[in-house]
Amino acid sequence: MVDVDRVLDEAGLKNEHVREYVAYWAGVTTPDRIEVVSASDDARLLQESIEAGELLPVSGGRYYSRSYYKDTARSEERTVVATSDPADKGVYNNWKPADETVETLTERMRGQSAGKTMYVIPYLMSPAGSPLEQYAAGVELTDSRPVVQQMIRMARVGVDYINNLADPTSFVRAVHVTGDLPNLGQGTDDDQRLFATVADQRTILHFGSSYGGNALLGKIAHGLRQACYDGRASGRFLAEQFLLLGITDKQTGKKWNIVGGFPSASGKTNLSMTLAPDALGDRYYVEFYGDDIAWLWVGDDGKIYAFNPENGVFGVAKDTNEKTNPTAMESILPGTGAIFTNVAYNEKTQDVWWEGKTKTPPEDLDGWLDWKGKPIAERSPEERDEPWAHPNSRFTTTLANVPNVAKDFEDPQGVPVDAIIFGGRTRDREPLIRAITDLAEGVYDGLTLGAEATFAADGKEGILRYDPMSMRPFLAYGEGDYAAHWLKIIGAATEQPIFAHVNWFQRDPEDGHFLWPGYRENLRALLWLVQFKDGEVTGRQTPVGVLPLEEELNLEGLEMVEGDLDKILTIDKERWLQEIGFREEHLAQFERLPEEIWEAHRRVARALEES
Ligand code: OXD
Ligand code: MN
Repeated sequence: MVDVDRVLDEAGLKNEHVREYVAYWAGVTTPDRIEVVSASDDARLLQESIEAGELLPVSGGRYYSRSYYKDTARSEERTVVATSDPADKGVYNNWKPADETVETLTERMRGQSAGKTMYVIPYLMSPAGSPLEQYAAGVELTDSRPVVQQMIRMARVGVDYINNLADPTSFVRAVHVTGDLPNLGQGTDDDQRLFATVADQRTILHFGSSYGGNALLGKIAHGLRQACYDGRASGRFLAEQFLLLGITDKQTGKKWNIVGGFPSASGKTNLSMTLAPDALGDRYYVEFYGDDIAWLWVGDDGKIYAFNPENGVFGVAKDTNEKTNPTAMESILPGTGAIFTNVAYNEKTQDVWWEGKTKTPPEDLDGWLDWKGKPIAERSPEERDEPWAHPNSRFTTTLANVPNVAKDFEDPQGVPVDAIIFGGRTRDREPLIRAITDLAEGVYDGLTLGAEATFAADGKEGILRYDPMSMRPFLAYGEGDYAAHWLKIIGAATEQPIFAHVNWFQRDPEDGHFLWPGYRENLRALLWLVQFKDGEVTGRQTPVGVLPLEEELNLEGLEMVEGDLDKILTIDKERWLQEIGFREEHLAQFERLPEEIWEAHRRVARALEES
């Protein structure tokens, strides 16, 4: 038995409630050793991992990790939210009763860390000193050293974050046990994995993975799911899967901050780290705050404020390159301490590669291993077309490594929010941008956000896979109550942010080319939005919001195909009426959906019919 008290004393961990919690779970999972970690332990832990073969060196002081081949992504089917109130059940949150969930997980975890070290990671999911700090502290227990290194990059880590809590009980208990990965029946009827946020106990119990979103409990389980629950239980804030960026007009000194929700594969990370297009670079400066999570609340001055609770970026590597995301590329250069997971690795040159990093893979195959560790040069003809990197391979780097990170990214007061945008990947119907000035219509737009699914085989072309506010996998309670909480929080602001829906992905129906160039050019649409909010342009009212007039968009230095702009600034009435029908079915699933949202839906539907 480990002498838990001695270990915690030596680490200076004084919070009695944390000590009890560590001792309790050590009794369940029975590790051989316990170690309390701080960010300052990073270099030593990396060295230990290299020596143990858990990490491989990447040139320039960077690192490579490979996860078990059946453990490469978040598992939404195995993820649940548990509480003791059945009214918390929603359409998407996989609600379960708290007691039986805790019991099941305790039994699965019993004895499972034997022979291993249990790392105690005290962390904070907010800049220190923020008004929401009481919801941000947590202690992750994990039996995986690479999880510690990832957490050190993704959160603020150290005992001071939990020793001096105003309420010493106000930390999230986050237990991660890897389990015997080759024997968990992943994807079968006997799948042993279970990832639970026991939200009303502020306890997270994840068993059966050591990969990213399943194992870095500060990020998704705490930063989104638990915080989603806490935001409503306290009545104080919203926790959303949103990017956060700032745009400064260098001529006038004016600055706007924008948060935005995008379903996966809709370009959220790229937009969050965007730079101004070259032609506008002299005038506008874009700053990065966060690529994945924002917490929003009403400040004392009546404005909506936001911060990014994370300390790092856990970004999808695929298709990240100098064109799509130059700032991300710079944030993982030699000297950044970045960790790459499940990309291709060259054991001779210590280089990494993923699909889309360069147009074609390295020509010289010498030393290259695919994400499973198999030499590329030894691939059989059938294997030749398989990707080198896993499609969900990742890079992990700290916010401070992003070259355009905002000067005030660690300001605990956050930044005032001027606009809330939603954007999916939609090949038709959704214009480039439509501004929404009404709160209920904005929330309605967020609830009906989605990305295109391929239901073509069922004759259901054009149906979206709805992903309300891009929170579908992270909602902690029912969607109707969630909508009401949104109306309450944003409605309490005396200075309302503007809403907008954006779409960078419309295609020409004839030849399929993208009608808008995307990437850095997207800033042009956002500039129109903030000008519209400030009353500098008027746009054109349509049934689904205000669209820019062609001449209002700053297109300086941009070549577009004749006629394309026209198409992305038009409303396709027939397709929209069809969409209204789909939305009706989607919203009808939600219990207690506020009447304001139904009214917004009917208003938009009527305006379309009358247009
Ligand atoms: C996610 C992530 O899975 O951000 O959404 O990693
Ligand atoms: Mn995410």
